[in-house]
Amino acid sequence: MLSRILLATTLFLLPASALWAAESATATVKTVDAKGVGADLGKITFAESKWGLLITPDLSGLPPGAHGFHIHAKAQCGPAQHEGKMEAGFAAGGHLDPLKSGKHLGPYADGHAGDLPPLIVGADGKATTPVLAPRLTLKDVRGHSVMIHAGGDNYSDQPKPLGGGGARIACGAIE
Ligand SMILES: [Cu+2]
Ligand SMILES: [Zn+2]
Repeated sequence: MLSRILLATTLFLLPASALWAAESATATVKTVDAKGVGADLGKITFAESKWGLLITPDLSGLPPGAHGFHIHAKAQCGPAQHEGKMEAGFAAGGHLDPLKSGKHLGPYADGHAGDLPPLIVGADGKATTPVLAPRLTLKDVRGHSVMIHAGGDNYSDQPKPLGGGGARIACGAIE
């Protein structure tokens, strides 16, 4: 009885942050452009569920609509050379693709592991709707980055590569 009380007390006294840290990852998302990393737009939280990795944004200041949303290979968000000029977010590398599929097929097929469902931004510029990535775990995404593109995502490399979302507009390293 006494040990049970002690156990309950110990669990109660554990800081919530310690429990949270073990079970989730976060990314602080900032705007990106060809000059560098800009304003803080909020956070994205990653947590495992029995259906896959649940990705919960708490962002504001984004253009309304659906945006291409991916895990990129490197935990860096700065500009880098792409096709001969400095471009926003290119330090993040390409879509996370540990199995080297070489294909952008969206979250429910066998292409890039980093292909996520689109991020939905409301008319108020806020994104709070979670998305589910059934093929990913926390271990898969830690140490990489999450990227938001200007346009949507058609889960194909046609007619444009990588879902057609175009420019990288916001990014966060996943810790
Ligand atoms: Cu991307
Ligand atoms: Zn992809």
